[in-house]
Amino acid sequence: MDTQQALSDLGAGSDLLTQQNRDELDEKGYTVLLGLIDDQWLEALRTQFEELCDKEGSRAGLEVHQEYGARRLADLVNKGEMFDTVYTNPTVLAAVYHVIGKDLKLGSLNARDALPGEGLQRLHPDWDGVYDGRFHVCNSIWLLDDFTEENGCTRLVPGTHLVSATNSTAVLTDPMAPHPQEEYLIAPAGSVAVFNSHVWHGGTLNRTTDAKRRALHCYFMGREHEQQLNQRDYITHETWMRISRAARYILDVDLD
Ligand SMILES: O=C(O)CCC(=O)C(=O)O
Repeated sequence: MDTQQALSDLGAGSDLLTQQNRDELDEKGYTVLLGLIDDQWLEALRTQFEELCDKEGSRAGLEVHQEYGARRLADLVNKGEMFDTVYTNPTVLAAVYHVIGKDLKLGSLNARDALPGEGLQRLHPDWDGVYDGRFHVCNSIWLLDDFTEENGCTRLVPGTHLVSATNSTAVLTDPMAPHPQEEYLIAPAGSVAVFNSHVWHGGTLNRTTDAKRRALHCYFMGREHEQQLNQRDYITHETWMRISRAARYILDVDLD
């Protein structure tokens, strides 16, 4: 199995992307796929999100990262069948391949909900290295609730994946402050934003008193890099038996 074979087995052809998707990924660094999650699947993802938060309590998110002011979950690959079709979604994989353009794998599959009155993050890329003409990481945000200007949606600074010397936000005097070029990711629940995560991005403040803004982060990387969560350490027998060979390849838990 290799990346071409896995993408082909999963039906992730470049024809799934529109010219607009490709242009936006190239120029702005992100594109929004509307209506990717159907209503039944969305409900299953929301229900599982809540059940896992209740079940895991103060340990939720611990496998990767916990954050003050946000509910976080991690290792979703092993926490429900409804997540199998997240990291193997053909359209998302086609977009991720468009960005990374070489052998790829999952870095991690997590979730985040900025609580009312919280959630502001500094602008940051997911890749610290100097821009070397290639893109090594690509993230996708799966909206389980509508993202609005008020409820802590993600902000992105378009074009920052192309900053030539370094894509470090160290040039910013205050990475928490609004950026003059930032764009808010405002889209209905069920949408997925795929973004070249060399782009500067971050969560914004949930200014509501009660609105949820639950989202999954399905994060991919060049195959040579270390995963954010080592899937071989975490893969359960149940997951391994349930998923396809191509899915095992995407997780980098295949045996051949
Ligand atoms: O959930 C979001 O809006 C962005 C989250 C993010 O970039 C992070 O947690 O590093």
